[in-house]
Order: sequence, then C-alpha cells, then structure tokens
Amino acid sequence: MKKNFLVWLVAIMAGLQPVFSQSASITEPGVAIFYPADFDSIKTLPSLAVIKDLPKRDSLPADWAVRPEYFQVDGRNAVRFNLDEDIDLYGTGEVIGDLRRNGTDVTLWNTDNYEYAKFEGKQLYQSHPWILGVRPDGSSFGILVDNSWRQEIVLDEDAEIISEGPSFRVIVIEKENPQEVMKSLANLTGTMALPPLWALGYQQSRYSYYPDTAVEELADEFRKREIPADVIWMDIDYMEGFRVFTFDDEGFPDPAGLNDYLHSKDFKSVYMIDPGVKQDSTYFVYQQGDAGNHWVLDSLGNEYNGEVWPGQVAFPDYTRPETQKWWASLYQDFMDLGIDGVWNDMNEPAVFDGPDGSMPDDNIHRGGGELPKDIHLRYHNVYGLLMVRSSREGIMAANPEKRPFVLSRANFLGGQRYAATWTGDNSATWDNLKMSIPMSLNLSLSGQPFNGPDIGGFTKSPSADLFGNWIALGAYYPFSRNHTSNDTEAQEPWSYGKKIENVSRTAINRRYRLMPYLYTLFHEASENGMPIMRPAFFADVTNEELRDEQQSFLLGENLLIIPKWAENAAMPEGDWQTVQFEKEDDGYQATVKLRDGAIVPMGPVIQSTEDYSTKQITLLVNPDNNGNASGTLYDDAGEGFGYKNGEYSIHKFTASKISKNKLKIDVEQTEGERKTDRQYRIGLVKGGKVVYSNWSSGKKLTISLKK
Ligand code: NBV
Repeated sequence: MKKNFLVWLVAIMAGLQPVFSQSASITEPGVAIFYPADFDSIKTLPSLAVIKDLPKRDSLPADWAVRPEYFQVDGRNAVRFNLDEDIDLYGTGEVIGDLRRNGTDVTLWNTDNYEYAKFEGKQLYQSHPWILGVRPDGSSFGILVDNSWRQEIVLDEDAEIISEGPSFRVIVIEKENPQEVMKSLANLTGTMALPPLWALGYQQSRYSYYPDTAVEELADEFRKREIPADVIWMDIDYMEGFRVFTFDDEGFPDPAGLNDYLHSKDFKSVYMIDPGVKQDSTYFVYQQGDAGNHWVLDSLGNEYNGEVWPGQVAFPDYTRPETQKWWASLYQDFMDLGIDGVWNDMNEPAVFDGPDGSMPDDNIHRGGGELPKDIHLRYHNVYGLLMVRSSREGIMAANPEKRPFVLSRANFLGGQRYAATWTGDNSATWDNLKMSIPMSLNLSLSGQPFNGPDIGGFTKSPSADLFGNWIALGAYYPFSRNHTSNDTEAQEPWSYGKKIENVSRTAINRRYRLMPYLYTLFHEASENGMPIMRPAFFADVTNEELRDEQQSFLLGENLLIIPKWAENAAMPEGDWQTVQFEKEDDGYQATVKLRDGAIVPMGPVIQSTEDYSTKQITLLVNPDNNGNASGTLYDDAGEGFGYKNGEYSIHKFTASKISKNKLKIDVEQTEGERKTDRQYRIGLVKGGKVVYSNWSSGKKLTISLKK
C-alpha cells in the first residue's frame, strides 16, 4: 500500500496520471482479471488469445500480490506491475538474447526480421503479450495482457506494458510453481492440437528444392544413406511466378505425381503458401478475391497493394468471416494433390515497400461476425494467427480424417491452437546456434510448445563443424527441421563429408528412438499445455542456480539434454544418469541424462514414422535411492481422430525393488481402449551404460541390479 502510494506520488510529480484499475476480480481459483477505468470492450475484445469466458466469480483477496497500475505515458495507455527484485522473468514470446528476461524490452509488432538484424532484434515475427515470473521459493505468476495493438514490454525494475491502442484488460495467474502457471495459461488460451506423428520426425528443407526430380532424388538419398526423415519441404519456387495455389509448369508439372512418389518412399510433403495474392486479373485466386471483395483496404477504402515476391499483391482480410471461408476453400483442390502439410510464411504480413516492412497502420480491416472493423494497428499482430486459423480450417475440411499440420512464421499468443512455428531467418553462426535454446524455451514458456529454429541456420553456410554441432542439438528440438536459404551451400546431412554424415545419422537415430517418449510429451502438451522443451529450472524450481541455465534444457521432465559445447552447465540435484545410445563418441552428440526416479519409453531406430510401432518398447529406468521410478507411454494410430473416441492407450510404468538386487517394473494400462501386443524390456541406465533385460510380454518385468 505504502509502495503504491509512493509510485502514485512520483507519477504525479512526473506529470503522469496513474489510474488504478476500476475493477478487479477472481475469475477462477488463482486467476484474477483487471479492467481499467476507461475500458472499452469494443476496442480490444473479443480476444483472439483467450478462448475462455472470464466471469467475475469472487472479489480479489486483499493479499493478492501482482496487481496492475494503469497509467498513461505520452498519451499511450500503459500498465505497470511493481515486482520484487528477486523475481526471475521469462516468456515474452519470440525473443533473442538470454533466457531470463529481467532488464530487457521487446516490441510486440510482428516483423519480418532477416538475421534478427533490424530494430536491434527486439521485434521479431511473433507477439506474445505474456510474462512468467518465478519467485525464489518457486511460487510463480503469469501476466497476460489481453491486447493485440502494438505494444512494448519493458522489464526493468518494474514490468511495464505500454500500448499504442486503447486501454486493455490484464489477467494475472498466481500458482505454486511455473508448471501450474503454464497449465493455467493453456487453460485460458488453448493447447496445441495433437499433430500427426510424422510432424515429429526429422524434416529437410531449403529455399528451394527445384525441380521435382531434385526432390525425388533427395528422398532417395535419405533412404539410400539410411538417415531417418519424414518430411520434405517445398519453398516458394514450386509456384508459377510466386502465385499461391499454383504450380510452376516446368519445375513442378505434376505435383500429385511428386507427392505419390514421396509417399511411396514414406515421406510427407509440406508446401509453402504466403498471404499476398498477385494482382493479376488473369489469375484465379486474384479473380476470386476481387469478386468476393476479400482484400485489406487502405485508409481511403481502396484495395491496398504492396510489393512481395510476386510483385504487387493484395492481402486477404482474414478478419472477415467470408474471407476466412474463402481462403479455407482454396485448400480443397490444393490438398487433393496429396499435399500433407502447409507452411504459411511472410504473414506478419511482410511488405517490401511498406512502412517498416509491413502495411500502413491506418489500413482498414473490415471485420464482421465476431470482430469489429478497425485499423491495421490493432490487427497487425493477429494477422498471422487469423491466417493460420483459416488455413487450418481449410486443410481440415479438405481432409477431415487427418490431423492438419500448419507451420507459421507469424503468430500471436494463443496461436499454438492453429500452427507450429519456427524462429524465422536465423544465420549459420555459433551465436545463433547457442541462442536457439533460450529462444525456443521462451516460446515454449509463452504457450507455443511446437517450435524450433532452422537447423544449420537459414542465412550463410555453416562450417562442417558448426553444422555437426547444430544437428546434434537439433535432433531434440520439438520441431526438428534443417532449412537454408537460396544462396547458400548444400545443407543436407551428407553435404559435409562422411564424418558429419555419421554424426547426423546418429543424432537423428536418437530422435527416432526417443519417439515414444516424444510423442507422449506432445500428447501431454496437447492435453494440458505443458511445454515439450522446458528450462532446466523446471527440474527444481527452488534451486536458483538453475534459473538462468540456457545451454542445457529438459525434454519433458525426465530427460536433460546437454549439448556437447556446453560449458559448466548448471545441473539439477539428483543422480541424473547418462543414457548411452550408441557406442561411438563422435565428439558431437549431446549428453542425454535420465532423471533419477524416471522411466522413459524408447523404440528401435526406424527410417520414418511410417515404420513407427510400439510393439517393442525399451523402458529406460534410473531408479531413485529407494529403488523407485515411474513413467508413461501414450500411443495411438499417429494420424486421424480415433484417439478422441478411445482409440489410444496410456500405460503407466512403476519400478520398485523386490529384493536387494532385483528391480521390477509393473506395467498397467490406465487409459484408452487401444490394445497392442507389446513386448518390453528394461534398460537399466547406470554408470554410463545401459544394461538390458530380456524381452517379455508379461505385465511384470524384472532385472538384476547387480553389475
Ligand atoms: O520463401 C523463402 C523464404 C523462406 O525460405 C524462409 O524460411 C522464410 O523465413 N522466405 C522467408 C522469404 C524470403 C527470405 C529471404
């Protein structure tokens, strides 16, 4: 109270006018909602981030710690949170720099930011008005600013959010630990839908594989060299003059044939679609868009045009329900060609000749349905989200039996509901390799579990050594795709000679071996929003030594990944044991450590997820001091929606000691109706070795603990 008064007094003296929130209430246990005195719901609602109704349930308890103070600065609406100095801050979306965000500022304005070079890298492709705070005792809070207008998050002594739009509501989550905050965020903003299993595989891309025969040869090469992979990506050159939903006659005359070929080799195909539609009156997409009045307008109400790859383009106004439907409908014929997934790029939207590389702030989005008409300044940050929402719907309608997969460059808080993401145009530098971990972690801590950077770097060509290090780490990103630009050297795993080819194979083999665990984590994320890639401090939220650890990270709660190049990574306490996958130490592979008390299900090496099966599962186990351990395996068909009707299984594994030298693991199916004839064996992880039991199809497995 005293502190608030002081802040108020100082603000008055500085000529600012604090306005304390007009209304504050509890909307569900541990979640408070604050509205400013001058709140105008038409200007910021309906929320595109929050999908839950937020009724006022209770009054705010007097001891509620994290409260906003609304104020104005230079005519802008702002909010401030007075935070104790010892609080560690995370999240704020897609950001460069350190994991711990204290002392940083970021501008939420989706920006095509090649090499992260513009605006000091402080404004990237996505916007997440979200801060996660962790106190010394591990208790945590989340601040969700329910506002899409251009805004800045300044994390200095206080946390301030300064918006260029009207005043906005704020939601504060208060929980006993950061994990519970993440679940609560997912409860408010939704979770990633369970992706098709193939999307968890290793993926190969470049700008652009051309022509189709090069794509086929690439697929053959992976199979010949026995480097597992699931997806090949088609970048913009497959199109006819960069016209979306068309194919270049010369290079890609028969896309259906190409996709058939890829499928016959157990590959999936993902094709790029940008939002800009070439202004060409002979082109069917432009004609339809024109006839349907689907374009974003300039401030005078005329069709807005800007320069992108195809030349002058018009931009679909995804705030309009009719435009959403029309855009979705374009995917019908497209997906009928056997396309498996869609890559939406340039959807910040990027406009080469527009202000700051996008469209003017006063462009008009007409809305309709749930969204009111408003200017671009309000809708810019959600342009990508609305685009992928529509793309996803179109893909679903085209293939109702399949799980859609969309990758998006731009997005907004809550956008994990519609698309996975990658971190845009990074470069082949050591700095970018190292920074990819905190980048992916902060995206993960902002509600987007399915993310990763371009492995190897997009711009510049990595040395063999840098590529080797990158692929050895990249095998553990939730989204694991090698991608590079059009003016770089070949970046396939075999492009650097035998040694790095072997390094790549070993790393990717490991990813596929861990697939049962990884898929279980994806399922968990789709259910409750727990990130797949987690900061090391999640292993012990009271250990402050771990709070800025950003070389190593957790995959789920049971595996700790320590890249080869990590120096003195802070280790969580406990007896974390190194998992030995392959015999060779090639100087590149990450150290994978299994938590004591954990059981991790692992499969055999396969060449793609088409061969995935859980018929033989190795249970890696590291019993704790008392000889106990536990773990989980989620399984389903890997595709389709049968899992929503019980066609899945969850098995729980519980290890305990039955005598001084004998460990048993009980296997129990706890959920679902899927039945699998499965054999298990135990892989006891100890002293840098894995000791295996025999295979057994029983429900009780045993292994001797003697050497
Ligand atoms: O479509 C070409 C590229 C793509 O490869 C990259 O991943 C995107 O981030 N795209 C950007 C457009 C231009 C890049 C210079």
